[in-house]
Amino acid sequence: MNEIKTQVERQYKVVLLGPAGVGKTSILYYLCRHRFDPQPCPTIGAAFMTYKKQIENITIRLNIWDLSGDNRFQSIIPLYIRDAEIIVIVYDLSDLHSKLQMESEWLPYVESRKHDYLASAPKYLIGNKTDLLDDKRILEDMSRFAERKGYEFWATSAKFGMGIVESFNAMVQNLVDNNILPREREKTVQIKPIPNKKSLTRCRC
Ligand SMILES: Nc1nc2c(ncn2[C@@H]2O[C@H](COP(=O)(O)OP(=O)(O)OP(=O)(O)O)[C@@H](O)[C@H]2O)c(=O)[nH]1
Ligand SMILES: [Mg+2]
Repeated sequence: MNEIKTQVERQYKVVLLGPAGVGKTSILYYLCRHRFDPQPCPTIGAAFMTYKKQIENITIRLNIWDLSGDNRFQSIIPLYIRDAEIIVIVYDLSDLHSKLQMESEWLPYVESRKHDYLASAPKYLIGNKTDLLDDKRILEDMSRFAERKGYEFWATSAKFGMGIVESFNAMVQNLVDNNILPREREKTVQIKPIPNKKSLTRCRC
């Protein structure tokens, strides 16, 4: 007898963080549009895209917030990461300065947000621009470093579309395999339609 499986959709909030210019927007653009823009505009505040993947009867929808790495927008970051269910820190593998910023600013920042839900959120560290990296041996070191910090490491190139779909699919697979359910969001207020004139005029007492 054929088993009927009900379709389930689960939505998760993902945030992409990291220094300016490391390729956060490019990664997201490649993931959702399968294209690389060599001259994207720097993100103003935050941008948003959705990535959807079906695994058996479960549709996972990742609502991904791409936050600017520019210091001018630092004050809005807590608002976005407060209830994030997946954290992704991106840095540029070919730029030592961005690696130092990732290690000394972004990782400690996420760690410091103890009162948020973040402690239990799956965390990923993406080293982008592998195409500009000559010595690929550092990838193993980075993987070990990330593991020690409680992150899963992925190396990507938004320019050549390497590791991007794979890393986000791995995030989705992890949610399904470990049965990580979306967090209950704050209840939304239900706005009821205004009753029509007739019912307004009729006295019910
Ligand atoms: N070679 C190479 N260049 C890349 C790659 N990803 C992004 N870039 C380039 O890096 C620059 C910055 O990319 P963005 O995606 O705007 O970086 P961002 O992290 O979103 O920057 P902010 O929005 O300012 O925080 C652009 O010129 C991109 O074309 C990559 O994988 N390889
Ligand atoms: Mg950007």
